[in-house]
Amino acid sequence: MTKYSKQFLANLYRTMVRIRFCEESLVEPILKKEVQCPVHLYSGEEAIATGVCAALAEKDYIFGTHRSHGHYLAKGGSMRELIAEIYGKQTGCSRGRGGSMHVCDPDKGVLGAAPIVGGTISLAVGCALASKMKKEKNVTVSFFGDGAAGEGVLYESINLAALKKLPIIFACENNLYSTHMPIKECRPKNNIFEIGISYGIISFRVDGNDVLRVYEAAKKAVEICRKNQGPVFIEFMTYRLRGHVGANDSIQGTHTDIRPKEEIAKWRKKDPIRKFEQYLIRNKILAKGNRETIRKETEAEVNDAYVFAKKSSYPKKGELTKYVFKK
Ligand SMILES: Cc1ncc(C[n+]2csc(CCOP(=O)(O)OP(=O)(O)O)c2C)c(N)n1
Ligand SMILES: [Mg+2]
Repeated sequence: MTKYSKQFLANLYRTMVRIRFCEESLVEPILKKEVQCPVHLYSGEEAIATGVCAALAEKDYIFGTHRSHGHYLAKGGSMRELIAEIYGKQTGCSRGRGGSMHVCDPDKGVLGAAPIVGGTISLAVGCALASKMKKEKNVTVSFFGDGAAGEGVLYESINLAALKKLPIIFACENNLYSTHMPIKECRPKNNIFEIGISYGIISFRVDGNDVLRVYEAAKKAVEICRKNQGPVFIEFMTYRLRGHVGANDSIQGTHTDIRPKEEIAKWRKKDPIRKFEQYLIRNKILAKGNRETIRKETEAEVNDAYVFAKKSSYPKKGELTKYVFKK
């Protein structure tokens, strides 16, 4: 038995499958160099974006990183516009100017993503400060990686957020690596969530590959922020199933992925989608037929997104500076 409705659980499953299928669909285009911008795939980390965004309302805001397709889709961004953006097309979510690392959809609360490691954390704090000054009840989530925990801006941002009790969730996706640098080679202790504790804010660590645990943690954090008792710091433990960038460095020895094979194999067994499927089967929630339907529908959505992206045009040369901020 479970306390969640079948619909809610099916939606979590659908979101994770949408992210995974969308990410994996990019492998071939990347290898064929059809996609020209750097692409950082989120495969293996889907439970975090899915669980966190399920705890948010549409009016809430998120800020992402260089690895943000999952955040964008989970918060309601359009797959068509995502693929079009990655193809550099005018119909993309950033009008083809940004590529994979600059996804946004302000109408859905996806206020921006950027490849500067740690670069969006202070922007998210500014957003939360604005919400508080305007007395809105919106919560802002700042997604960042374990590597960003090595950037000074995180500490300045948490300090201001803690001082002003801002409604912001610092969501650290700890996939144990910063590019190819293992966390144990750049941090004396593997305890990122304790950064928050030192600023006196509620901080905890959860299994980022268990979508229901992620959801519960995020829900609790959102409640705290809505009651004006934020900020909250959550460290989600996870692992990426593909290489740092592109598609091709996921197999040890062939490219630059130097992660131990045994470590990759261990984490494959903890694949968040497989884990959740086992939960759904064990609790007799989603029959095989329903799961198949979700997968088929998602396949169709992915195919449709490519048709849309490929038939769209590139931005016009003469419009290069259109949308550039001018005073
Ligand atoms: C300020 C800055 N320094 C270095 C880089 C190069 N760089 C790109 S991604 C990355 C690793 C980021 O690691 P993490 O924050 O853990 O995110 P992950 O890639 O693991 O999701 C680095 C060092 C950068 N983009 N920006
Ligand atoms: Mg990392």
